[in-house]
Amino acid sequence: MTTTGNLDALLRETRVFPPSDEFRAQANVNDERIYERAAQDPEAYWAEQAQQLTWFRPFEQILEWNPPHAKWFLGGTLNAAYNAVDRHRESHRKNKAAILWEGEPGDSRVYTYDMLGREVDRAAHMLSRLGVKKGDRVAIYLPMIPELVISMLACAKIGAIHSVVFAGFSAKALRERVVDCDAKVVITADAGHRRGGFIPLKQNTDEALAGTDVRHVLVVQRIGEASGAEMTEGRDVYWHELAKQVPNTPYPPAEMDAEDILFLLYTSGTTGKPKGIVHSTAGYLVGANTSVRTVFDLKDSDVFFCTADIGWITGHTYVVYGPLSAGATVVMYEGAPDWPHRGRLWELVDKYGATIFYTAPTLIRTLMKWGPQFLEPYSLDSLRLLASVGEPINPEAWMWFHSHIGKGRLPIVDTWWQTETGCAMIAPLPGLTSTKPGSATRPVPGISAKVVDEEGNEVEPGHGGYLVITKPWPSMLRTVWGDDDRFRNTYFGKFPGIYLPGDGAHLDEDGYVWILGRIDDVINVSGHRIGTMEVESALVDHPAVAEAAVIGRTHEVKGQAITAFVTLREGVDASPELVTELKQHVVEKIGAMARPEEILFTAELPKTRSAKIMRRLLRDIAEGRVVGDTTTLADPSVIEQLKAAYKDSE
Ligand code: 7RM
Repeated sequence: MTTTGNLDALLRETRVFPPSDEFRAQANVNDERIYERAAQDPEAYWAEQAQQLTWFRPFEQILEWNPPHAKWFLGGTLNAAYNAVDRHRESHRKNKAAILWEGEPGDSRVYTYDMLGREVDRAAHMLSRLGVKKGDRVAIYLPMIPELVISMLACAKIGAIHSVVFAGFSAKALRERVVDCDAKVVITADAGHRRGGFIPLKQNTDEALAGTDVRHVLVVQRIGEASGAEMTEGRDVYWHELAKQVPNTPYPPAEMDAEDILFLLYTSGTTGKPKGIVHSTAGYLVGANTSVRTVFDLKDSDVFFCTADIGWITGHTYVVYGPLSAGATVVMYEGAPDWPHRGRLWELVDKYGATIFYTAPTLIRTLMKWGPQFLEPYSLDSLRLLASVGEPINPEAWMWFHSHIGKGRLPIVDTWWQTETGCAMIAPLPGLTSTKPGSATRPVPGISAKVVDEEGNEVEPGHGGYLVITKPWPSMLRTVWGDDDRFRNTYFGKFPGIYLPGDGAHLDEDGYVWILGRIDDVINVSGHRIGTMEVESALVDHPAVAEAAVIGRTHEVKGQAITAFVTLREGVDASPELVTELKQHVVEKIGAMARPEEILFTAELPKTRSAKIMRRLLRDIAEGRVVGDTTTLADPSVIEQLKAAYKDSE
C-alpha cells in the first residue's frame, strides 16, 4: 500500500500533551479502566450507555450479529425527536437554549427546548398534512437555518426517513439523491445566503424534480422576493403559510423500533453513483449520545459549536443528534467563516460563550495562512475543549490550533470517523489520553479498531496497513439504500465479517493510530468527500471531452485539490476558455466543492493493459514526485508527455 510522503515527518513527531490535572478532575470520564471494561464486554458497555436514552419499551437483546448485518437493542422502541427535544421539555431544561442560531447577514434566533419542540410539532403536522407517513423518505435541501434542524426532527417525530442533501450540491446531484431514495416530499428554501450573494435553492429544486415522483415541495422563505423563486401550483407550498393551517398541538411521537431507519445520508464512492448510507434509530442515537459525553466531555453547562454543515455526517451527529440528545446548547451558524470578515467564528465564540469548538483541519490551515492578527479582538476565554475532524490534521496545524485558539491550555480531540460509522471511533478521551499532534490516538471504548496487513493479520507497532473495525458497534451503517450487495462488497468484501473503512493507517510504538488517508481514489477537498468517478463522469458529459481522469493532489489549505487530466475529442482545440467552461460544467453537475483546481489537456492517459486508468501515476506527476512503478503501463511514453503538459501549466 502506498503511504503519503508526509509519513516520515509525521512520525518524527515526539511532542506529547497529557491532560491537565484540572481537566482530568472535572472530566466525565477519568478512570482508565473504562477501556478494559468495554473491551472485555463491549455489549454490556453499549447496553449501559443506552440507558442514557429514554425508551418507550426497553430492549430485550443487545446485539444480533449476522455478518455483515447487525441489529442492536432488539425489541426496544423509542423516538429520536422525543430523545433530542421532548424529554428535555419535561425537565429542568425546558427553558434552556437548545439552539443559538446566527444568520450570515447577522440576524439571530434563539430556540429554547420548549420552543424548538413546538416548532418540531408544527412541522410534523405540516409534513403529515402533505401525506408523509412512517417510513417515507423526505429530502431536505436547506441552508444552515433552524428549519433544517426542525425538519429533520419533524421527520424523526413522524418516523419518516430524512435524507439531507448539502445545499452546496447542484440540481443534478439533488435529483440523483431524490430519485435514488424515491423521496415523497422535498423541503427547501427560496434561496440561501452565501458570501453576500444567493444560492438559488428553489430554482435548483425545480430543475432537479422535473419528471420525478415528488409530490410536494415545502419552501422556507429565507430571502423573499429577491430570490426569484417561483411556486408550482398544487405541488409547492410555503412553510410559513402551511404553518398557519395546521393545529398548534403536540404531535405524538411515533413509536419506532430500535432498528427502524432514522436517516439516509449520501456519500461519494469510487464509482459515479453516491451511496445512500442507512442509519438506524437506536444504535445511531446511542453512538451519538455516548460520544458527546465521552470524547467531547459534554456537560449540561456546555455550549457546543461545531462548524460543520448539517449536510454532512458531522453536522448530523454533532450539531443535531449528539448535543441535543444530551440536552446541551448548540451554536449554529449559517454563513461562511470569512464572511463578512475573517474574525466571524471567533466573534461568535465570544458572543455565545462557546465552550467546545469542533472544526476541520482545512479551516485551521486557512487560519494559519491568514496569520493570527485577526484573532486579536477576541478573548476566546469561554472555550475549554477543541476538536478536529474530516482529514488528517498535520502536526503544524494541530500546534497552531493549540497555541492560538487553545492558548496552550486546551485539550484537542482529533476524531477519526466516517459517514458510515455514525460517530467518532478513534479519538482521545480528553480527561485520560495524552495526545500527540497529528494522531487520533486510540479507539474509543467499545470500539475495536486494528491495523492489519494484506492478509488481515494485525501489524506490529511501528508498521502500517489497513485500518479495520473487527466488531460491530451500535452506530454502524446498516446497509446501502437499495443496494445491499454494494454494502457487503465495499465494507466487508476484503476481510469477511470485518469492517473496512478504506483508510490506511500507521501504528506507532505506543500503539497510537496515525491515519494516512484513503486507500481508494476518493478525494477529500476541505473535508468534502468527492469520488474521482463523479468528477470524471461530469467532465466526460461535456461535448468537448473524450476522456478524463481526476486525482486529488496535496493542497496546503484544502487538504486535497482536484487535478483533472482531460483528453479532448478530435477537432476540439484546447484553450483557456475551455478550461473555464469545463470547471463550470463540473460545478453545475456536482457542486462548487468539486471544481477542479487545474485542468490539463493530454493526448493520452496512462492506462494498464486492461485499460484501467492509473491514477497513482497521475498523482505522482501532479505532486512533482519521481513517477513510481510503470511496468503495467500500456504506453510508457505517455508519462513523458504528461510531465511536459504539467510543467507547461505551472
Ligand atoms: C466525519 C467524516 C470520512 C473520511 C475518513 C478519512 C477522513 C475523517 C479524520 C479523517 C484523518 C481524522 N466523515 N477523516 N476524520 N482522516 N483524521 N480525524 O469526515 O464520511 O465525510 O469522511 O474522512 O479518510 O475515511 S466522511
